[in-house]
Amino acid sequence: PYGGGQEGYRGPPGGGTGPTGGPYGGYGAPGYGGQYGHGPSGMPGGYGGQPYGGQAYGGQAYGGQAYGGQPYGGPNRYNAPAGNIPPGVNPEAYQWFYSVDADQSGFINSKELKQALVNSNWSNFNDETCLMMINMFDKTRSGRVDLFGFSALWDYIQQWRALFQQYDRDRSGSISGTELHQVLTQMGYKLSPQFSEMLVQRYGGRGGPQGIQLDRFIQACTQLQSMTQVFRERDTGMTGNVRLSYEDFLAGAVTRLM
Ligand SMILES: [Ca+2]
Repeated sequence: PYGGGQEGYRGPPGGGTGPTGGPYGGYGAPGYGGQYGHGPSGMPGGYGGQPYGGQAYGGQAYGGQAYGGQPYGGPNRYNAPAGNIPPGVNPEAYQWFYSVDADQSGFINSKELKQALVNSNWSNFNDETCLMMINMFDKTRSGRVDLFGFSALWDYIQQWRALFQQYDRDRSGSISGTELHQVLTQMGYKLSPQFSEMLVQRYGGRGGPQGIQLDRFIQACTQLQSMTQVFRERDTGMTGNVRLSYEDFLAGAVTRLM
């Protein structure tokens, strides 16, 4: 089921300096944001970064509509304190932070993030995806992110959004099973078209048979990356097959999905 287990190594798309990947792929995907979060342990740098050689994505498709991962309205620049933006913080994220931080606590929680993010059909992001992303970039396991965590989270969303728009070939505003298969193949995964169809069915939700919205796209791809990492850590020979105990299997699932 892992596809390509017997077909030998195929490098990640766009080259890069990532480690050799065996049958898995997925190296070109947006990364976990360096030191942030408690994502895959021991994941070396170079997994994420600029996918596909830093090429520009679809540009201003969708007529410049700032949908999909963009907060409503515009950043309230009057909320942002005057002064220098801290090093390492995305200036755009800096402006947004003070708009998204509705209660002005200095942190953004899952609920605030949900209110700020919309899909292409103007639905808010689902709870699971918001919680997942907060947890990824929450260094202190407090259920919220500070400005630095938000900046990294912001970049993460923008990378997925660019990928989403690039592979929404028919400009339907959602990713179909066929489109998802193209994304995953480009990311280096060797998975069948049927697997992508299954993912769309599983994650479809509101999108239904038409496809998945950006929130589910991020959720599906991130969990796929995460579970692939669980497998890869155990597949030391990069054969595409592992032997693992029942409890080891559960431990891998629990640590990644909860
Ligand atoms: Ca589409």
